[in-house]
Amino acid sequence: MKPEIIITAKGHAGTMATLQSEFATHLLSEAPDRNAFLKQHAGTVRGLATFGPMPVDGKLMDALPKLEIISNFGVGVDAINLDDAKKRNIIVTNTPDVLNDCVADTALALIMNTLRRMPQSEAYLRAGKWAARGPYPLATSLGGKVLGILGLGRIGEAIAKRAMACGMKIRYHNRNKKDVPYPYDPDPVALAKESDVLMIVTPGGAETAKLVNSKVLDALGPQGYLVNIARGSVVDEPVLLRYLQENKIAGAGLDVFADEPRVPPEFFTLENAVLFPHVGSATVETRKAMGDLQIENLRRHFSGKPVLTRIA
Ligand code: 8YV
Repeated sequence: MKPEIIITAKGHAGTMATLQSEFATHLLSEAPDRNAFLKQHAGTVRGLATFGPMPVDGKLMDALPKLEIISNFGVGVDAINLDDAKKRNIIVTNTPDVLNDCVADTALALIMNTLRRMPQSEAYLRAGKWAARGPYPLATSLGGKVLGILGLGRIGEAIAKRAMACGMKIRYHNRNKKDVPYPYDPDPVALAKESDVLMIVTPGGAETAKLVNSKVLDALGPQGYLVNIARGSVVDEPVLLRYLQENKIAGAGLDVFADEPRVPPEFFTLENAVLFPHVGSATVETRKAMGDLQIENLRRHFSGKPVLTRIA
């Protein structure tokens, strides 16, 4: 008998195919009646394979009393209530490390595109403005600029390496000082004050909600850039929008938003922002590696072995 699991939403195609062949699966996102669906599977479902931002809270866990494991596709587990899982002795796993390089590549691309205004300059050419109006206005160099990393974990370290190769200097703020060769700042405002580019790499969730607020953006100042590859929830988004509209900061590069995939349309008209549709880890290779790890955790759990990447 294959173990029964619920898949919360459709994920990466290869991962879906393997999940469906190794487990008896039920797809929650396509259920016409969520309550009836949960009731129908309550007695038999032992695992959840989670994809995307759908909240996984105590209420959902209680609706599945046989639940033993929640295996998330992604390193960020802010959609899963870890305390609720702990109280119910449910294992939670994620997919760290396999996406570090890919997400760091995206972060570097956002720094470069935002400071050098590459997408805007390309749009200028495509609109026929080069011939009509002359050269595109000068942009800002990366070399010699200070990159402040808010949340220096494994992804942050991979970003630091790439940024240093472009001649940037690194500083950081974490809750705890780390044994790294970069200067430490005691809080986000102090870090922003010292930074030309402030890079958000913290986890999402209640602890970091709106950590980057007007005080931090004021400290970053009119010559400073914000880049976010973490979670939209970490930034006070309406305040950021206003600061960009009023040129109170120089620009922003954003891969994540507060209510994805809905992005406030006011962002679309900003000349000083570069916007990506949450593509941090979105390559064939990395998504496959994430899926393989998500599945391996389920496989190991259901064959009585310890999971590889338990977060709670
Ligand atoms: C993915 C991510 O977009 O790992 C994360 O936390 O944000 C991204 O890599 C996400 O996991 C896709 O569901």
